[in-house]
Amino acid sequence: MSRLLIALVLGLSAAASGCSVATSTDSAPQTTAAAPAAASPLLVVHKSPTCGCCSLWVDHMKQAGFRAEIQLSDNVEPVKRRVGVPAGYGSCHTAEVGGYFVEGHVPAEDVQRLLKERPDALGLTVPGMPMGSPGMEVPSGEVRPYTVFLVHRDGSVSPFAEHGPR
Ligand SMILES: [Cu+2]
Repeated sequence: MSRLLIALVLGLSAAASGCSVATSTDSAPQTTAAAPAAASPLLVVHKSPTCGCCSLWVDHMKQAGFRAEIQLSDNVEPVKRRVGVPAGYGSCHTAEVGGYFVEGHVPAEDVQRLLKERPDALGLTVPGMPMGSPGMEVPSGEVRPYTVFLVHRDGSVSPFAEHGPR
């Protein structure tokens, strides 16, 4: 009888382990959903464990007031397909916020404008990894001109914002 009890206790204590998802330490408790602090948008970021520029972009977004939850994966391609990143418009990481996707090194100001204007669209993307975009800064401070694209529901794209020297 006592052996059965021990097995039961061991089984219960083992149930709390095995989480591979890293989350930020500043997440607010669920019970404070109505508090002003919880109004900052939650960004769910899919990235590989080894992507450094992805982490720098997350830092950029946090500094702009976003909360971030990181989903680590060695293969983020299925996420890009699920949210609708068009072929040839992909980058390193894929984030989800407010029902939209944010692909690559999109500046926080553009994500804030997206969430304010709420266009009928799938998301924003900065294809590739342009030098000087948030998370891709270089010591010289050089910024190569780049375009943030709005991705429409049919998969077509249109320019949303331009950055860098003209
Ligand atoms: Cu990158």
